[in-house]
Parts: sequence; C-alpha cells; structure tokens
Amino acid sequence: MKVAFMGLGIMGRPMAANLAKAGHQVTVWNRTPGKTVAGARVAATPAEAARNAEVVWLCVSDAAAVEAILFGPGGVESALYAGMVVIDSSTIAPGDSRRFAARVAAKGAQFLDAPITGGKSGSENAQLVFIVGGPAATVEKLQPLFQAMGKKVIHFGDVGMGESAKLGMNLMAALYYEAFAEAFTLIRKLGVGEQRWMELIRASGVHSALVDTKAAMALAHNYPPNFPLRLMHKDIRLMLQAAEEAGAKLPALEHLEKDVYQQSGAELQELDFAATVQVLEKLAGLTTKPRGIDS
Ligand code: NA7
Repeated sequence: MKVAFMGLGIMGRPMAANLAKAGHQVTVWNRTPGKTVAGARVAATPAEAARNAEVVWLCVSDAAAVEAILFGPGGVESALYAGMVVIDSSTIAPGDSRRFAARVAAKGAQFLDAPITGGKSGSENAQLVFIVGGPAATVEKLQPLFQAMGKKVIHFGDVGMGESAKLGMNLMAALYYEAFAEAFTLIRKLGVGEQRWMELIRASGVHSALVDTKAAMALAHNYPPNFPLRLMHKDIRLMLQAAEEAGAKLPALEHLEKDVYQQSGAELQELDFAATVQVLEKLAGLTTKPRGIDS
C-alpha cells in the first residue's frame, strides 16, 4: 500500500521502517529534518508526504502535534480525498480523536485511532499491539499494515475507544510500577538483599513482564528510554482528565501524579518512566548512582 508516515520518534521510526521492509511504498515526514528510514522517501511537508497516499499514519507526541500535522500550514488536510484513511498511533485524549475524525470526515476521508503498546523494543521487533477505534471494515482493510508492524490488533468500537482503552491500560502500568518502586525502596531501607528479593518476586504471584523489564533498570539505576517519563506523565494527565470528564475518582493516580511525577526533575524527563523510583530513593536518602546491570 502507499503509506505516508508522520513522526519518526522512538516508536514511529521503527514502525515506518517495518512498513518499508514489508514492501509497502512509504513516504516519511518528521518535524525536525534529517531523520530517514531505509527504503522510504522523505517529504518536505505533511501535505507532500500525503499526496497520492492511500493511508496516512501518525505517531507523534500529543494532540497539538497531530493537529499541526493534519490541519496546520502544509498539513495533510489539503491532500485528503474520499476513501483516504488517516490513522493515529499517538496517545491523545479520546475527545481529540473524535474532533479530528469529524474534520477529516468533512473531506470524505476516514480517521481511526490506533494507539500502541509494546514500547521501543516492540516497535523495533514488529511486536506492537494496536488498540483500535474506528470502522471495522477499515480495520480489516489495514490488516497488512498492522501485520507489518505488530503482533495483535484489538478493536474497541468507534473512534476514540482505542484511546480510552489505552489510557486504562497505561494507568495500570503507571500504578503497578509505582507499587514495585515503593516496595523496592522499602526493602533497600530494611536491608533486604535486592537480588534475593527479586528471586522472591519472580517466584510469587506479583511477578509480571513489566516487573522484569523495569526491575532490571531500577537494580542498575540505569534507565534507557523504552517509554520516556515525560510521555507517561502526559498520559497520566490524560487519564485524570478523562476520569474527571467521565465522573470517576482515581485517588492513587492523583497522588502518583502530584507526589512523584510532578517531583521528577528535568534530568529525568527523557529517561524511562522507571526512573520515577529516583524520586522515592531521594526522599529515602538512598543512592541513585548508576551501577552495572549485573551488580
Ligand atoms: P518521541 O520519541 O518523543 O517522538 C515524538 C515525535 O513527535 C517526534 O517525531 C517529534 O518530532 C514529533 N512531534 C512532537 N511535537 C510535534 C509537533 N508539534 N509537530 C510535529 N511533530 C511533532 O515519542 P515516541 O515515539 O516515544 O511516542 C510517540 C507516541 O506514541 C506518543 O503519543 C506516545 O505516548 C505513544 P521531532 O523529531 O521532535 O521534531
């Protein structure tokens, strides 16, 4: 298929590369020039990338970025035509997805939300899970593209429902990691051996893939960004906003945002969100100095 891919960040670049690798005709655009993808053509503007594309795929930081790419100067809007599909893998508010869908539909094109989970490694290894909202027939039509980048597609209904489901899932990731981080801080203060304690966690019912990945970072005090802290903070704000609009109260998440994420300094923002444990370590007077991953 002819695909225009917008946003070559941690997640987007490997996604575009996997589309090209699977034989699709890919044109890429990124706000900051200079980023390239093997086998893909580079366009100077979103409109140029989108011209003649069957599908426009976005994966950018936030709703402001999606809006700028679609409707800003040199945006995709001028290239929209009836039958074209715009699909957005950014995590944004469900209401923003619906707003963009209405504007895209005014030009006869379709908009789907398809946020992703799997992190940097999932994107690189084409193991992403797509969490999709939009017309079922279009989801079906896009299967070859989903397959080139991921391992699973879960369809939740109308536009915006993918984002809603993603926010619920990331809420668990944020709080679950916080549970680990607080427990890890406590056992260090109590003098329990870290490696021996991990043996207990791995043998117990609280063990999970998330603990495996993030615990290795916390043990090494080394946080290469799989999912950057600033983006998890953005998602937590979206969850709290969605909860307020829907009339739900999320006390633990409110505390996490205020007491941990708001206290994370500028130096932590580009690190993986596992680096939030450093806020707790500082409060507890524990060292946060990097050490070898095997120590
Ligand atoms: P990154 O690695 O921070 O990449 C963000 C991308 O978004 C990158 O290509 C940025 O371009 C682009 N961006 C950011 N703001 C804008 C604006 N205003 N206009 C155009 N493009 C913009 O994020 P990830 O790849 O980890 O994550 C992407 C999404 O998936 C995000 O919603 C996550 O929550 C999930 P740049 O190179 O900075 O010019």
